[in-house]
Amino acid sequence: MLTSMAGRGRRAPVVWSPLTREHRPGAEVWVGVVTPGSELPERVDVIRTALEAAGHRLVEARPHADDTLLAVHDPGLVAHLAEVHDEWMAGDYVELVGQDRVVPYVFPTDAMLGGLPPRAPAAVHARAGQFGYDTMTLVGAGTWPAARAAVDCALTAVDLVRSGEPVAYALCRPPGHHVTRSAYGGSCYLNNAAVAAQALRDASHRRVAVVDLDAHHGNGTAAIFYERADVAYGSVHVDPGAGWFPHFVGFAEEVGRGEGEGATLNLPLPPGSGDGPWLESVDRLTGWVAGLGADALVVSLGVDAAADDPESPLLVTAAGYREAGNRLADLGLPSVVVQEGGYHLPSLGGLVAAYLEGHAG
Ligand code: SP5
Ligand code: ZN
Repeated sequence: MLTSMAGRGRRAPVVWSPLTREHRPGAEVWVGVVTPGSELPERVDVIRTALEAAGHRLVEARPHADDTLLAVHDPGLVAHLAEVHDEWMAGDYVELVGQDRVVPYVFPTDAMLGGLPPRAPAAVHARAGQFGYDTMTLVGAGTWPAARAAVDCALTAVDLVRSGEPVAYALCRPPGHHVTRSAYGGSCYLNNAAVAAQALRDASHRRVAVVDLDAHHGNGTAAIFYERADVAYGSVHVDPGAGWFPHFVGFAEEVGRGEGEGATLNLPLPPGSGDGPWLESVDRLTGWVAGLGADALVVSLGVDAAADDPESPLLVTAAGYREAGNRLADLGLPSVVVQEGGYHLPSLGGLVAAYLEGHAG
């Protein structure tokens, strides 16, 4: 399909890292049962192959310092992720129960504590529940190097945009938008999109908009910026009120708080929604971003809203993703596109390629 218009048609550089394949969660523990994981290393391969075939230039991620990462995340979370697998393997878990991944089993919620002052727990299997908020998001030997490399992918894409690329794509894996300031979950460990948005702010963009197209609400990104006016968060996603992750948040009445009031926009859709209502929501998001006067854009590009995806009930097509890219490109903003979810390996690469074809420079 010919999409080039005046000034468009240039292919976005694709930033990737071989380290992102090293994360092998092995499984997801869901309702107490070990199920096969869906967030697989092969996701990187199929996306990379499709984008190379479409003529995109590959750029390997460059290492970046921790300062931007530590501006959006609790240093305790970052240290936990860097160290916890070694500590787990130094314990008895493999010998006792055959578990070589870090899996929490108890969570220090406000309701559990009932107002009592919590102490840092002695047991690694308790500390796992302090920083991890679900049982689906396992930590293995390669999780930290992969998650940290995904942050470097996002930061290298920011560098490319800062040096004049209109659009750069970061092939981040594992994804990131479910990670809050202090806790990981939802198959995510470090919030790549939030780091990219913060890096654009630090590089002197005055107001950054994050538009989240993943099928699930990006509760982590939303929470990190909920009280800030300088980074806005807008999302179209399957209605958590219809029983979908992240269940507890992602509702339309969440509009931001304090200085951030008005800088959050959630557009939940009923299960079964396809291109029509989804693109109407994308239009509402672009109109909202234009009205905010944002001067840079981060797109959380989950392609799990696609009809074939096993993890969501939305029915968006590749043509829908291409059109969403077109409409976000119409904002005319320097854009960092960050990979989030998308789990149907046969169609995943084509969906990402379609979006980037739409969102051409
Ligand atoms: C980044 C992203 O798209 N994260 C998705 C997190 C939502 N996962 C919810 C999983 C619910 C249980 N799935 C059952 C299938 C078992 N493999
Ligand atoms: Zn998702």
